[in-house]
Amino acid sequence: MALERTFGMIKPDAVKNGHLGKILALIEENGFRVVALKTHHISKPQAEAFYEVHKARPFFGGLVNFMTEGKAVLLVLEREDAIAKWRELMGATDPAKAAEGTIRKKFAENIERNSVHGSDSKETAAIEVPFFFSSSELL
Ligand code: 3AN
Repeated sequence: MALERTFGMIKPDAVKNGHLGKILALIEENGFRVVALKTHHISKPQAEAFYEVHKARPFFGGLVNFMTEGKAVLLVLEREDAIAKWRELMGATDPAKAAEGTIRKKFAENIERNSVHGSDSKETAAIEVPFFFSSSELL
């Protein structure tokens, strides 16, 4: 299988709670190469655009507030089957349903404040990587 890249994020809850180093260690232990990494305080318009697909959902306002409450860490991760493998390591959206050993099981506070994000398909990764990174950051 060919190398693949995905967009990942360590969300404001995990950064604020001091889990950054532990999550980055899990990423490396699971065979991902960190292609790009930066801290970023997401703006309200950015959060609204990033989660546009959830605009009509009742949790949209709360989600935008949460995503803009502090710094996040933005990542581009590479390995074989990176999109599916990163989703697997993240665990289910609701930490109460996440498998043992996953990041959300270990660190997420609840279904909204769930510590990490990952692109859910090749198509989404192709939108989300350039949403936050320029091509010169991806060499
Ligand atoms: P995932 O992040 O696992 O792909 P999505 O795309 O369904 O999940 O949801 C995007 C984000 O919206 C989640 N990471 C979470 O922060 C938030 N979210 C999803 N479902 C809910 C919910 N029922 N209540 C509150 N927040 C939610």
